[in-house]
Amino acid sequence: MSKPRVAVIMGSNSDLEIAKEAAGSLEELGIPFEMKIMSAHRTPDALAGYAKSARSRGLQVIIAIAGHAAHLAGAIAANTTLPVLGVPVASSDLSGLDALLATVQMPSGVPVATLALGKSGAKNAAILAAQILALADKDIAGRLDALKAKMKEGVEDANKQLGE
Ligand code: RP5
Repeated sequence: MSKPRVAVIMGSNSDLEIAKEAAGSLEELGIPFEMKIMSAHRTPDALAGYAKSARSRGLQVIIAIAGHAAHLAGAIAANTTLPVLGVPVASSDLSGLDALLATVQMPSGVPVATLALGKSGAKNAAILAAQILALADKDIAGRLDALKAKMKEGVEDANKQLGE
């Protein structure tokens, strides 16, 4: 089993369906990852310890998926210099606007690269993580090229079906 290069962290097990979207894309791209539930509010000490030791354990990118007052990505970014990709989740009565703003509006000096809400954001976080790793990994770059070609073929096939 290869050592995880990407972490998929979710704030609660209620975020699992969204996290599975990131996990599926990482699997497709052949990127070893680990998935964990940790909370900025419910397990703050464990989360800080995890983020502080992430680089020395071989992780290269952290994906943080959370809803409500989503401080997960920011709390991780406060404790590591690894790239942190935030995915807000629409799990509250505010339909995710709260999570989106809490994730994207980081103060100067502590960036979180914020993706779209929900499943599309989680999938894109996985692809963006792969693109970051592909800067120094030709195999992953090749798999990303193949993914782009597959998406292009999908649109071409859909157009052919429209013409039939
Ligand atoms: C956040 O609060 C989690 O990321 C989740 O999206 C939301 C609700 O959590 P639960 O109350 O369902 O555990 O921390």
